[in-house]
Amino acid sequence: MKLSGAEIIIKLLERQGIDTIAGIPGGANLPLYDALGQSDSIRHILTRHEQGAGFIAQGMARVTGKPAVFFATSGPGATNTLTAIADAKLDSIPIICITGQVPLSMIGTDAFQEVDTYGLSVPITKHNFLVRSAEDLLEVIPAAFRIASSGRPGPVVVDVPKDVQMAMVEFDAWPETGERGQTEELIPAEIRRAADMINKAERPVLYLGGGVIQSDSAAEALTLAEKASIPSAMTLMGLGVIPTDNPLCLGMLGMHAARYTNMALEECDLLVAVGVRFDDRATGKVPEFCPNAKVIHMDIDPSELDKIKTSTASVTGDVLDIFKALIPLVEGNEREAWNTQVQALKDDHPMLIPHAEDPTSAYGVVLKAAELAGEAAIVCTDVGQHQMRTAQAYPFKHPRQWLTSGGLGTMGFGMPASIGAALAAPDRPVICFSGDGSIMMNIQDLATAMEYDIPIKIILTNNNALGLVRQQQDLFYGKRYFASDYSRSVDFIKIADGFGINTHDLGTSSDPAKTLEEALAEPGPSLIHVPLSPDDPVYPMVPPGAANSEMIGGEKNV
Ligand SMILES: Cc1ncc(C[n+]2csc(CCOP(=O)(O)OP(=O)(O)O)c2C)c(N)n1
Ligand SMILES: [Mg+2]
Repeated sequence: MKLSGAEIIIKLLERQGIDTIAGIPGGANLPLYDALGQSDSIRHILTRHEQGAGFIAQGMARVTGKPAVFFATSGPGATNTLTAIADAKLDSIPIICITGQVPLSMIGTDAFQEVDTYGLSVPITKHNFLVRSAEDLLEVIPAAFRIASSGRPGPVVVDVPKDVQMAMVEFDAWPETGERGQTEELIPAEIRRAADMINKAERPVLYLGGGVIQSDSAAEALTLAEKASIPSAMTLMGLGVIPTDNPLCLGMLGMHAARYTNMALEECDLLVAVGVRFDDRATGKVPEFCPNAKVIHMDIDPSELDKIKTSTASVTGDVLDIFKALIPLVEGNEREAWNTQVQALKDDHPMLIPHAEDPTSAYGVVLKAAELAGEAAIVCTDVGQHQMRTAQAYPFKHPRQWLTSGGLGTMGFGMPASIGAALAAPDRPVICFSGDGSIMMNIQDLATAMEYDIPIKIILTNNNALGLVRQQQDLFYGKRYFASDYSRSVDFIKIADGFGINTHDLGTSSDPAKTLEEALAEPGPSLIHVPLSPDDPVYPMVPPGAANSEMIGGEKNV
């Protein structure tokens, strides 16, 4: 066979089963685009910004659990991808970014659109490559897939100089595709010790994170919780692992958790932490997190163990393998006293949902949309109050149903991620809860949703403010609102209309519930505008740096 570097890349992507690539062409990746144009099996989604392409790839990867690919040209194309890549790194999402680069001989000369993509991406990728010969692509592309998906998943950058894309290579056979590698064998003594600690515990709590979702072991997590009657809290990234309506579900822990969730953690005698990294938004002040508990930490990435909180015992391995080995060793136990105690916390310190019945209110629109969209819906958010309210109130039922920027907290994530989700799961409803600040960060890709007729339903809660920032100023900066209110408002209906998106305004509708229903049911992309007051904090809230026990607001009868 004799093919160009660019043709080799595209053929290898086809062999990996890639069917959709988002991106933008430019001088340095035009050979790659020329080859992509010849592909019968890969469709290209032309975005309006490379960050949008990165979040579309993330949306696909988060829904399928498989690596997704996006393209950018050199220089500004590459720098525009960085936020989406850093976001994937912090949330352990397998995406592969293939960038064009100036020709090898021009690297280091400040050539037109030259930037050191390799250097810039080192700290925000799991691995990165600068490909120096077209033959190397036969190794590098499968390696990129193997690395992105093996162990703890993460983003990989492959930077390909233009002359490498154009060079012709003669070769005999295609390499094996890059697949998720085997994880290390579990150490039986670690499993036995963990099981023994769970069996002896009187007041255990499961603390479940994104790692449970990444390892596709939500069913096993539920089995463990139910077998040993262990109340279970989830991180922002772990939502969906335990169905909200399960009596053992404690919802999300941490900064915007229900009071009872943080209180149950306060009272537990054993914290079973699985696929989590003890993020400060979950733990609050670490020394005061679960102060009376022994800790078992289980994770695929040994560098997470004892990083933030010293564990009493730890288990390294794929969380799915761990659950499978652990469950038979854990004794069935009703734990009546502990569950009665937790139920009393739930009764005395419930999650209060103000105006739950009003579909034009901040929480009410989340609940109404959930009711209308049904269990199969995929829910994306941007970053802010609307994100936290959705995390608190949405009745999640399944893993991979909830797509949010957890670690980096990137405004602008939601809308393009929802495009990716809808591309990966065309038969499922996809809702994106966004804010008036966040949507502006990638608003250009409304054009992409329109062009490809992608039926995302954007519920835009508009408080004419950077609400979550304003809330901190309200509570911790003497109500000195600076740079968090927009002094004039934008007409989002007109903007979305200009992009060719269906629009609806719950603020002016005479029957908002019906309007929402129609918007969710109509074909194509829609924007549903929901005007809100800026003076509406998300409670409860743990002040930044404080212990979770010091949460404020959201108390019953106050
Ligand atoms: C790219 C980026 N810049 C700044 C921030 C800091 N930040 C966090 S929440 C927020 C406000 C978001 O406003 P909006 O999208 O309107 O959501 P709301 O809180 O009003 O619901 C800001 C500025 C961020 N998370 N991401
Ligand atoms: Mg806002």
